[in-house]
Amino acid sequence: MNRLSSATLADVPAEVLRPDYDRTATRCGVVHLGIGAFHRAHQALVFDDVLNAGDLRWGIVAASLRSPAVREQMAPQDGLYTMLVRDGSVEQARIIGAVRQVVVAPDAPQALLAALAAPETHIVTLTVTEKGYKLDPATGALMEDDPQLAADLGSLASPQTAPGYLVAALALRWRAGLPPFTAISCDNLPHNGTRLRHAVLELARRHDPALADWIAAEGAFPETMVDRIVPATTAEDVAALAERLGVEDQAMVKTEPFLQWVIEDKFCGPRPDFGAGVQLTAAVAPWEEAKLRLLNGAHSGIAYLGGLAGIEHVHEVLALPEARRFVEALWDEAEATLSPPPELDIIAYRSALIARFDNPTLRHRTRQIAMDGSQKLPQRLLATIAARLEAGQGIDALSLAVAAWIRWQAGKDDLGQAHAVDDPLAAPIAAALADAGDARARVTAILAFEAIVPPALGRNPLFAEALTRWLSLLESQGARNALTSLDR
Ligand code: CS2
Repeated sequence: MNRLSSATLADVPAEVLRPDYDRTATRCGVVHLGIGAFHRAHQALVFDDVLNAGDLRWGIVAASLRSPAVREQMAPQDGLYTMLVRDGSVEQARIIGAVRQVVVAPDAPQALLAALAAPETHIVTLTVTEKGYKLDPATGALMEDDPQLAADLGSLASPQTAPGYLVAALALRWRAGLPPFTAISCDNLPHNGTRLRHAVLELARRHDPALADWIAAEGAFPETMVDRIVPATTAEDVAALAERLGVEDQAMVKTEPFLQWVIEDKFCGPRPDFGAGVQLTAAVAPWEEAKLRLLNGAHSGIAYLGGLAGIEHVHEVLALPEARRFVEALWDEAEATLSPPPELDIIAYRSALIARFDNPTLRHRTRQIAMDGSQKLPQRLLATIAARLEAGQGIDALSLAVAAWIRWQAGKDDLGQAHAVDDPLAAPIAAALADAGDARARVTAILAFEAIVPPALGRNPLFAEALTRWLSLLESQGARNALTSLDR
């Protein structure tokens, strides 16, 4: 079967939406670092809307910082791919044309630097995951022992990390007398813009303090909150879409109808008129905190408890009444720690979240969400727990979620099925747990990881007590019984 491409676009059934602009006339005002499914279903769609509205400055050069897989998916398709929005029996397909070029950074570092340094580039977006910022989660300092960052601290001739690329490109712009670009972190981290700015300035300062001063004065790193559930595409998804399109699309993404992008209105250069899909605001933090503690906090709890119970997908976990009650209990606890923006109606938000998690056609795998727990838990669950303990409040549901994550590290679910623990700290965590004789010792070992657990929280006896109680129960009776006992 032919692949989707500019040449075969006309063969796609007319009911499928497609770019309503001349792709050859677009310029690339955006460079994106970390092109995965999330970018394709989120920021790229927003820029596609802008292009459809007639502002042709905002095509995207999208870079993969590691794997060449995405080039094999997208380059033969001229950057075209389908976004499939699934909800119940409705499945709407739209072909997105915003990605004009795909660069695999390790193969062509100079091509990526040239795109970042191009005069027409005004915005750089990033989805490099929590671990891509190379900042110690506990101290916020540059992770100097990280081999890739160490390489970038030595030389930026051929950068290895996202901050490295930004600094090298900003240096080129500075020397060429060009303004900097606006760098927009789109990862699920609190104060993501501030973190990115810090990583960039620290790295720049090591190379050239004057460059760092220029970036600090002229650059912009807005905070953002991004939200859209984008499960990994499966081979069955690709096959089913090929039936419908009549051409094969290996770069397709599947997602839900919901999309939210809140951006701090702090750009240092041109930006498009984003339209209705994007909220520009002065204060992103309250949005980000509510989303991380409610949506992502519940997601991680569902992933570990559901995963331990041997359940493959989020909506199947939510089909258990005890799991629904757990999610509501976790939200009751988390909600009390929030200062939500006035426009955010938490009751409506919570019920919309349940409906999103229930979407049976997304087939969002618990194991996808379970990855990188050491990088996710601090902002999703641990900060919430710290805030509640400080206020003298209970942490029953939140600590069950954390205990389930600890249990997940053993690499086996309640049915004895093995799973890989996909996490940058998997090896040291496994080593620490291997020496621990019982649940209490395992909790003590985990609480000593200062890169994950802030020291004051790690020393809190109430937290250690709650985790030990839940971990013992999870180990002896399994996740479903633990969920049920939360109920009583
Ligand atoms: C999920 C997120 O995989 C995960 O950790 O919790 O990717 C989640 O689907 C998005 O943040 C939703 O906006």
